[in-house]
Amino acid sequence: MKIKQYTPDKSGLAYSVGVTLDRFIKIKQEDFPFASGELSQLLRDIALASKIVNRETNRAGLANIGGAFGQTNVQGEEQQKLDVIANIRFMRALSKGGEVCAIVSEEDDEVIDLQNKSGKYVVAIDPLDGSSNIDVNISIGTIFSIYRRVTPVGSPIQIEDIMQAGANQVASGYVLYGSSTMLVYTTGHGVNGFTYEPSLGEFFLSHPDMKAPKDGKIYSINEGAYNHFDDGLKSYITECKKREYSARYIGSLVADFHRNLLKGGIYIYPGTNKAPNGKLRLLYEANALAFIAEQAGAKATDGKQRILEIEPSSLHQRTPLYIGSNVMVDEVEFFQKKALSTVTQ
Ligand code: FDP
Repeated sequence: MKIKQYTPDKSGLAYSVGVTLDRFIKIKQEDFPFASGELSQLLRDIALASKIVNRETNRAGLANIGGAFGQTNVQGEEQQKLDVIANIRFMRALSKGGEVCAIVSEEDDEVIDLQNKSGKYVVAIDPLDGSSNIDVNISIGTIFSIYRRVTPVGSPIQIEDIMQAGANQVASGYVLYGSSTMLVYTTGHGVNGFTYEPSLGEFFLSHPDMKAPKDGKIYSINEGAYNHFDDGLKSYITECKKREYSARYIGSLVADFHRNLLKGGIYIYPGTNKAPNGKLRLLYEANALAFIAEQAGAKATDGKQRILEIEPSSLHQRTPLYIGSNVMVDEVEFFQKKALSTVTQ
C-alpha cells in the first residue's frame, strides 16, 4: 500500500470557502473559562434557530406570515406573526439543546422554565427586533445574552439566576437579517462576525476581531421625538448638524448598531420627559449590545452609567441607551452635563 502525505492544493482551482461558525466555536472553546463544550453547543443551537428564522424572514411575503398576529406582547406592542414564529423557533432550539435552564424573551410575560435539570445557562432574547420593519422588507435582527445560573444546577430557578447585571454575561450576540445575514458574537475575547452562505447553509467567518472606530460621523436617533429630548441632547444634535454628520436611523436597533460599529457612529434611544427610561429593554437588548460594543472597543451607557453595571430590578425593564464610538458617547454626555450645570447655576 502506498501512502502519500496530504498537501493543501495551491492550484487555485477550488477556492477555500473559509472557516465555518461551528469550526470557529470549536477552535475558540479553550478560551472560555468553563470549556466544557456546553456553551459552544448553545451557540450552535442559536445559530441553527437563526438559520430557520432567516429562511422564514426571506419568504415572509410569500408564505402568509407577514402582518399582525392579533395579540400584544408584554410591552403592549402588537405582535407580528414573524415575532411569534421566531420566538417559537428559538425556544424550541434552546429547550431541545439541553444547556439552558431558563429563558427571558421579549415575547413572554414571565420567565420560561425549561425544566431542564442539567441546564447551566440562562438566555435573555429578543427573537425578532425591529418588528415594525418586517412588513416593509427592511433589516431586522435577533439579540441574545447568555448568563451562567448562579444557584446550583438542578435546583429550581431563582430570581438571582435571572436578574444579573450585564457584566456577568458569558456571551452575547446578534443576528442581522439584512442584505446578507450575519451572526456577530462575543464570549468576552473580542468580537467576531459570520456571514451566512445560503447555498451551503453555513455561517462563515467574514469579520474577524471586529473593532469599532474610536470616533465617527454618523448619529442615529429618532429625531421625531426631538421636542421631548433634554437640552443637552438637543445641543448635541445641533452640534452634529453643524459638523454635517450623517443622520442614519433605520429604526431596527441591530441594523443601526451594526452599521455604526463598522463605520463609526452613535445610536441613541434616550429617556424623554414622556418616557424617562426610553423604550429599549435592558435584559435582552441593551446588555447584549453593550457587551459587544465594549469588546469591540466602543462604549454603552444609559447617559449616566455603564449599561453593563446596571442591576436589573424587573424582567422587562427599560433603559435609555447611548451606544457606539467612544468619543461620541463621551461627547453627548459632556453636552448633557454642561446643560445641567447651566440650569443649576
Ligand atoms: P421595534 O419597536 O420595531 O421592535 O426594540 C425596539 C425597536 O424596534 C428598535 O429595534 C428600534 O431601534 C426602535 O424600537 C425604534 O423605535 P422608534 O420607532 O420609537 O424610533
